[in-house]
Amino acid sequence: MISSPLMTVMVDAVRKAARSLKRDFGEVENLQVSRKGPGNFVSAADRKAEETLRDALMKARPGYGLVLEEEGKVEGQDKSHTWHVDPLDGTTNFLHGIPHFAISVGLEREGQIVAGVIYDPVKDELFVAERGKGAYLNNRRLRVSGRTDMADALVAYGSPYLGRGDHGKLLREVAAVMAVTGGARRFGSAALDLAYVACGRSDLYWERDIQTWDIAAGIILVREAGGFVTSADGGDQPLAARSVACGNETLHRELVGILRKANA
Ligand code: 2AM
Ligand code: CA
Repeated sequence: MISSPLMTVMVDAVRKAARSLKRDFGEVENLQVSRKGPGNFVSAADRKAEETLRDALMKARPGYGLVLEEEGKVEGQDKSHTWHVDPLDGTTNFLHGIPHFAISVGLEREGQIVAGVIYDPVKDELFVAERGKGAYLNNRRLRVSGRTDMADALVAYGSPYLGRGDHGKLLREVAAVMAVTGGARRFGSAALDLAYVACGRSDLYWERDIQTWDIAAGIILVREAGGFVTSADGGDQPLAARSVACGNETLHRELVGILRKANA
């Protein structure tokens, strides 16, 4: 584990928000059959978790700015630090009672992500990373997978919501990837997709039309686990590009090449 005052702040905030989120997830199942479905209930759960995170982070680091999925931007006096907060990543899974979602908190300092925490409350898996200090799942040090043969690789991807992004482009990319890899998965939580690459469960992951709160924490996790993270086009600014591709050095390079060819 990483013991630093910053990590304590982040982990405490995330665990606190997770308590209500997990409780609310238990209720979702009971609401599936109602005519309106659990939509409003889930929005309320999402907002409640975000408020808990915002209050805890603002209390511990009063000057830092925040970028929150629900509330948007909160300017701070300290212009060099910004939290990127997703209180419920994998909303569609949560809404359908599928136990695969997470809270994600990343800290940006002077344009670089320096710390990240992703917590899956259902599986009680806490992923943490801090620049120069490594990446961990609970107490285990993480390393990206060592596979180098694309034919063995498990590749995760994400797709934009209905009416957003370029679905045709994604389908071309998925077809190209499926033609040469061991398996493709669409898990539904960008934060956990990154965390799973960091711990070697998935070999690769890419997604377009994504926001900073989806990927900020995961970027530092993968990098501290020895992986490579770029935009889906291979650029070195995934946060600014709003897209991501990651994996070990060899497979990552190959993936970016496959995506480029699929779009040529
Ligand atoms: P969410 O569950 O917080 O909405 C699914 O592909 C993943 O991408 C999820 O992590 C989802 O986050 C995110 N996602 C998909 N489309 C998105 C969009 N248009 N804006 C932000 N996040 C998006
Ligand atoms: Ca999200």
